[in-house]
Amino acid sequence: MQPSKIALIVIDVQNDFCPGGALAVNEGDLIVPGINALMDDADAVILTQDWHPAGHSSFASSHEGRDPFALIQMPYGPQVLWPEHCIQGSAGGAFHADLNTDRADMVIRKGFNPAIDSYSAFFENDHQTPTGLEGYLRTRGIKKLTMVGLATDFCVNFSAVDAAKLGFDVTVQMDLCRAIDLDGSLIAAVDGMNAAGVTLA
Ligand code: VGL
Ligand code: ZN
Repeated sequence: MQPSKIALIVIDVQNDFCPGGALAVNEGDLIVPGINALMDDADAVILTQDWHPAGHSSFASSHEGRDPFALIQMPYGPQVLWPEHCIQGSAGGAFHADLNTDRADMVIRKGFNPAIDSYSAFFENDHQTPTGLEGYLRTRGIKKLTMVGLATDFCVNFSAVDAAKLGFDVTVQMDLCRAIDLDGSLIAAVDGMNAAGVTLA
């Protein structure tokens, strides 16, 4: 039997989530060298890229009188409102300059639907609309996933929980992730990932 193939999924290591960016995650840049090193051990490397059109519905600026980090109800459920970030084609939406993007087999973009945010690499925030990543991984025969990146409590968390629900064997390498930590969101994310059967390493 062949050992099962492992994919490294690198979530949203983009300038806007690094210090100086529009939605900066503390120490977001510090994880880049460790992520590059992990690529050597992976059978497949997949990068995700948060990729919003201007005026995206997840931006506070798209909702009159709302401030960033407020929570609102959208037709698909609760949604945190964010500062404008990762706009398609912007410098903030580009990958961190030191990330080894050459090693990526595939880049999957998400959050391009103006009306729905997409934290997860697998489904938009309606938890129904697929991004196509599941099919990509399955057709390549990949069953094990290692996830790293930004932010632990949002896009890494949603991606890891969805992957576990889909039946993948998921490990989140916590030292190569950094969190936004909004109102206890990091603890809630850790609890949620544990409950979904994700291994936190
Ligand atoms: C993310 C908030 C908004 C993330 C993306 O990558 O965790 N967080 N968009
Ligand atoms: Zn976003």
